[in-house]
Amino acid sequence: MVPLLEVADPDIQVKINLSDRRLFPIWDRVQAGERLSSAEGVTLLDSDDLSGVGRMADFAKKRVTGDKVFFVLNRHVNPTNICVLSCKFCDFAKKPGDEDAYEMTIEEILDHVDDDINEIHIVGGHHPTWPFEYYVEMIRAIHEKNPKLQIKAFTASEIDYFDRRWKVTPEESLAILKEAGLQSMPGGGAEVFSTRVHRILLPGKANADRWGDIHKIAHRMGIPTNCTLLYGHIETFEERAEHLVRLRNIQDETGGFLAFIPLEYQVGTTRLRPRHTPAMDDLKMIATARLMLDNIKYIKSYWVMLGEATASIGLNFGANDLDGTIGKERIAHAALADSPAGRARERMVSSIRDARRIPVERDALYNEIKVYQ
Ligand code: V47
Repeated sequence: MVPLLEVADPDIQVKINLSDRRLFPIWDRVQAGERLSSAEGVTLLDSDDLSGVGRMADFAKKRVTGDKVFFVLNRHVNPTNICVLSCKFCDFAKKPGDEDAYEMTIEEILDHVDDDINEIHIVGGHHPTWPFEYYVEMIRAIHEKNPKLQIKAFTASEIDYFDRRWKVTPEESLAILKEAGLQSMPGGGAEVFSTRVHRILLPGKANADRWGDIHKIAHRMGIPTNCTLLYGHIETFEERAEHLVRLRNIQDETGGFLAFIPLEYQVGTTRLRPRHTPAMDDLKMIATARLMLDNIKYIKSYWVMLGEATASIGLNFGANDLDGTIGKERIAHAALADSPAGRARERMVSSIRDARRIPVERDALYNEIKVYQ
């Protein structure tokens, strides 16, 4: 078993007021550094005591990384939206021939490879005919264009698809992709591990066991990965808490997860729910993840899905990472003289300072690049 996170400052003493009596025993356990159960996770998600849950999570976070909050200058590239799957929550996937279906050439992908970013994040649809070799060529071309750029690419679901479609096992595909330049994997494709939800929303996609096995294989091969939970649709609090326990168990075995990202379901046109998750529940989700995942160092407050305001508050609810993503900045600030990366950096630093935290620019593997005191 991999040891729990090293506690940065075990002597931090905090007194907090809790209005929900159900939180008293949980707070005792958090202070003692004891592991929370799935049932306690449900209590946290269900509690009306938003500030109490947040203070506990902030305490847990401070013990791990103090007041530091991390961000990375990165760009997301989605090489195609054509996908053989039909996940009911996904607005992105299209079928061949659809008006808005697209496929990027290697040259188009290379246009996203700039010198001013540290990480490129690549995820796409499960394309019906692109051979596995195309993905390898993609990674190799990016790596050759900018060998210093860290490449985080392909979800476990895509790695599973290479096996199903092209009979390249995860061990084989990951070895080839690693040799071509892949350094880490994103956490997508996990959705919600519940068999019930899986059957309703994502039939035919890699299930919980397969997703976990692929991440364990990657970890054993020295490829760190992230993990996610897609929440705010048809899942229950119990299913969310069970999902977190499963991730924690994998981390106990391998220690290979860098970060956990709670992904708030974006209603879009899929409308599994009429409206998106209230900010109060987003914040409790972040806090619950911080308190349950005692062996995963970084919890992201993912501004792209939460919005910048909620994401910034999330940094007081146990999150210690704001991700990055300057793709949007390129559009929003196309007319401004400053570089998109410069603007993105300023914005990340401001959001973190707004939360009264210390901004730290990092690379894809969480090496510190600069601390903004
Ligand atoms: O796996 C799809 C999700 C994921 C919707 O590892 C949706 O650093 C919300 O995994 N509403 C891809 N989410 C994104 C992802 C990610 C993002 C940022 C950082 C990292 C990381 C990973 O997006 C998919 C799926 O779970 N998704 N549709 C939707 N309507």
